[in-house]
Amino acid sequence: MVTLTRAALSESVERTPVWFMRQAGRSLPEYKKAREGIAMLDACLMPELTAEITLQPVRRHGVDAAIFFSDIVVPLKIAGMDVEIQPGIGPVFAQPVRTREDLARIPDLTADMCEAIAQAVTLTREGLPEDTALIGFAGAPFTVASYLIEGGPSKNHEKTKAMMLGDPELFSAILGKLAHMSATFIQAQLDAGAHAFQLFDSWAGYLNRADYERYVLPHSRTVFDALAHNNVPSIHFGVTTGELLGSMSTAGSSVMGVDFRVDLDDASKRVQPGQALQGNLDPALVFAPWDVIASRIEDIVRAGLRHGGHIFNLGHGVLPTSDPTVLTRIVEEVHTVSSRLIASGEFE
Ligand code: 1CP
Repeated sequence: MVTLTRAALSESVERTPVWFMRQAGRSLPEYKKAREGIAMLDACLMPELTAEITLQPVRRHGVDAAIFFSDIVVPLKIAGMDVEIQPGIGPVFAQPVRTREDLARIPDLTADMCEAIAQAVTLTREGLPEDTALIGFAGAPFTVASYLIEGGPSKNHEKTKAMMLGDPELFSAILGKLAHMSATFIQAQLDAGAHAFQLFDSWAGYLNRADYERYVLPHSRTVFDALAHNNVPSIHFGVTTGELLGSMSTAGSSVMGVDFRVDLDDASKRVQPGQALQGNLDPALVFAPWDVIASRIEDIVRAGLRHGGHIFNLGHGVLPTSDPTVLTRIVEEVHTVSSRLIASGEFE
């Protein structure tokens, strides 16, 4: 088993594994060059290019995992929905989904539609160093639904919430359909060789706990249940989810992602027994003086070792203007500090 997989299953490791959400993409000059003149969603369906972009941060930073280069709207795109990713904005749907008729227009996603995805995963595995994991992913039903219902990125998710509370039956039917799509999309990545997967519920933190548990959690649970037979580690992540961590941790993942607002020692008390943690350096700290970053790294590595299973990551995605050389230095520091602390025997 690769180091990241062992940490995700709370087994013993020689160092804390580290990767960064959004490590493939805008912070790297080699990414900008590879993507020149190619639309985002086209790049996700060109297997050689997808594999190259997925591998770029592994080569540059020496991270313990590659995150598959794709997007949460790719399953809808390959199923036939009219969606594009507009530069500087994000995913935009030609026709938002707001009625039962709209819902009926969402096509089913089948394994054979995921051929370009499977090819890209196979190519990525071929180029991956020995002890490096490939993490597949999909968007969680709620986060994907928010783009579908709003029609694009949204500040307050008002149409999504209005439907959730005003027509819970329709809302549930949409999330049920998306749960099936996310599971199919991840299954294709696992079948082609991904070692683990992450379910991104980035916008779950916009909900209060009661609404999250009633309207959203059951659909996320459906995704983890559908994939449980693969026996691979799974990670569940959302932003501003401090209040939801306890609820989200019951959805069925082996690892709970923690955003940068929550102390890892507090997160440790909120998740399920035996569940590993992932996180949680503030992405803005990448811009701070090095001694500040190094001291935060040690705090986080120590809290992770106190907890048991821990994967080091940022508390959300890499900011586009981050200096990539600082990210590389963070990876080295996590490895050095964690190896020293683990070898000291202090945390056994
Ligand atoms: O032209 C470009 O370069 C577009 C920028 C971009 C990139 C590089 C988008 C548009 N998506 C991606 C890739 C991507 N998206 C990855 C793989 C790369 C990696 O992580 O290294 C992943 C895992 C995602 C997942 C994703 N897409 C999420 C969940 C993760 C998160 O950051 O919370 C979300 C919310 C999206 C939607 C999306 N896609 C793109 C943008 C700019 C957005 C956010 C829009 C918004 O603010 O609502």
